[in-house]
Amino acid sequence: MKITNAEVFVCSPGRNFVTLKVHTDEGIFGLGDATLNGRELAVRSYLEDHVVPCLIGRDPTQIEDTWHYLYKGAYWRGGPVTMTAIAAVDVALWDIKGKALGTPVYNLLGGKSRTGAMVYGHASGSDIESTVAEVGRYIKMGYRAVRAQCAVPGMSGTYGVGRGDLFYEPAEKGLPPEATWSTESYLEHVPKLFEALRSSYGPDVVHLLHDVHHRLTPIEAARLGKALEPFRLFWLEDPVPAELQEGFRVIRSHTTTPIAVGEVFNTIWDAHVLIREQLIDYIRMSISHGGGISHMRKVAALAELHHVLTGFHGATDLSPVSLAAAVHFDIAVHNFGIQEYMRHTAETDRVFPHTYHFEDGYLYPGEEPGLGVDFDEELAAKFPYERAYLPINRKTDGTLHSW
Ligand code: CS2
Ligand code: MG
Repeated sequence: MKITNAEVFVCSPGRNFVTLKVHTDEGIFGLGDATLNGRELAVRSYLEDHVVPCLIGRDPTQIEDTWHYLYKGAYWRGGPVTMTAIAAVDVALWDIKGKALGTPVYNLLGGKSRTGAMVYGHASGSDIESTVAEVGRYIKMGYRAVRAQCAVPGMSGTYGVGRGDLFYEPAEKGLPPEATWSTESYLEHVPKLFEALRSSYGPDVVHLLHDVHHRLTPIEAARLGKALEPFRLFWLEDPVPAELQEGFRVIRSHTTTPIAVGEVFNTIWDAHVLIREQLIDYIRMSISHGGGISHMRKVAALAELHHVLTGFHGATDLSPVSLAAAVHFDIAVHNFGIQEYMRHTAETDRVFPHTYHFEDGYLYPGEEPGLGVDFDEELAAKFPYERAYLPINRKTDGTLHSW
């Protein structure tokens, strides 16, 4: 088999997505997600201008070799644009292999270790009362795990707090909006939210999660982790910016609240100290930003040796192609922990028809050969790209803070 062409599509059915379609001389095609929130066009150019010409004529079944060809062959290694582009090619090749062999991708990864992948949904509200009620809605829908985010009094536009019904979109159309941040108010408020949640729903009913979005220092994160211990979180996510992996030692030595990190990581080198020193409990890297299925298998294998479980990023800016790849991986890999699941809009689901489905708190991949996801090019063309960015975040004195 030979790769004959590869096309890149940018569309915006509810939000922006970049999709790679790799064609072969046997008529089989594969899909990959190349979406990088707020930097979509950079990945399109990377693929169209520098990767696609090198793919034509290659054997699509040689996935591992192609991965190294793109990673090592470029000389310039890593970074979100490069690794998202490599991931899109890699995932498309796994899709092609599954279709060529007539088997779902999870089967190529060792087969099922479980029947369904437990997911967590996103509940948020403008105050504690409405957030508690929203968590209740997710419990009624069958979710076994819910992330809870609540607006903090005195802070404008708390990131992670959704505006729509059961739908949360992190990016905003146009240029980046600005929000304010006060660590003092946040640290005061969050334990009250989880106290209210546990007193409403009891200690066992549901797993509770919370995302800090990299906004604390290690000692502040340690304090928050300790304050949350009585409420038994499933995890506390992205407590601090993670470029300094050793920074997590401070958090780890103070609290037993489980820690998750990694949605902005691109390679195993961003996480190896965290994993080897057992400074985290869940690795949040995603297939689409972490170099694809081939590279994430290595991350998961290293994690397995060190008692770290997977907990893949699954926000709405990862397309259904990414989610499908994640669910196949989740079903197969032994040290799976949990899968993030933010529902896509109805337009997105129409552009990307798929076989994965949600039932009773779990996602199931379906039994179609390959990933079980398609791309409706004609419909996608009706939703052109719209500029959109993640918000900028400033402390109350105006200092630019982590997003
Ligand atoms: C969030 C995301 O899902 C999460 O955990 O942190 O909203 C994230 O900020 C976006 O996916 C960034 O593109
Ligand atoms: Mg997050």
